[in-house]
Amino acid sequence: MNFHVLTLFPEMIENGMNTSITGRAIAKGLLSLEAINIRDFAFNKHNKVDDYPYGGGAGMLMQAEPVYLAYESIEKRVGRKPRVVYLTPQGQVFNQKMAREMAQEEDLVFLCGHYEGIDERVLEEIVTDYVSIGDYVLTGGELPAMVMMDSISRMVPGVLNNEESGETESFAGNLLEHPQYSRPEEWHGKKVPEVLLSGHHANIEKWRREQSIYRTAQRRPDLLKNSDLTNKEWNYVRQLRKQWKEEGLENK
Ligand code: 6GU
Repeated sequence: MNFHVLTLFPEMIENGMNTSITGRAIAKGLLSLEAINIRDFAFNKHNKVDDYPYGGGAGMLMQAEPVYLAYESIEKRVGRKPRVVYLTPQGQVFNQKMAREMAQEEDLVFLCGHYEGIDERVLEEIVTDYVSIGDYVLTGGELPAMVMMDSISRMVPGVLNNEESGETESFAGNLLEHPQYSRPEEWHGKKVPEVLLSGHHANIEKWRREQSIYRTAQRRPDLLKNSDLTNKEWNYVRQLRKQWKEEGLENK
């Protein structure tokens, strides 16, 4: 996977990505990363890349030409038109399915906007995907680009080791992770659930599955409709809901 990031803050991207698991994957050559400074493609004396919006209004816009020239420098090198993701709160909200799908690409370009945005005309010419990371406003596209690259990287073969890749399976079934415990056996008077100390692997798996379903039903019930529950497990969810409803009434 080759990541190309068009940005006014290349050091922010490099510092973020060369850390932890993505940093290890870059060092191993499983991923490559280039952060291209759009300012290097400014066509005026003062390296200016922004200007006032026609029609007036608050703030400045990134101009079309430097963004286009920076993009073209990538297109020329990769020898074809790569997928270009523009990070914007107006985009489709990013999810695990999109991460899995984008991980199949050879090259991915991320275009990070700043100020009040980018001249619409260059977006029309180069952008293939408009993506948001959630319904809140950020100051620029760099953090969203890093969020996307992090989750896409995890889907690239070899990036996670055997121990790390177990985590991937659980979200695939649209269920949240079960709780986890490490030493000591008792902390602040709280004991580790007995079953986890039993060494009985079938019982442990059964307990973890039940905990995953319980958590998902309680914290993210919206995920359950796309999960892979058996009829028996759906009955468990119905029983939990009934119980929570009754407890809710009792508390009133
Ligand atoms: Cl992708 N960009 C910006 N600027 N703000 C956001 C976002 C993206 N996703 C959520 N908020």
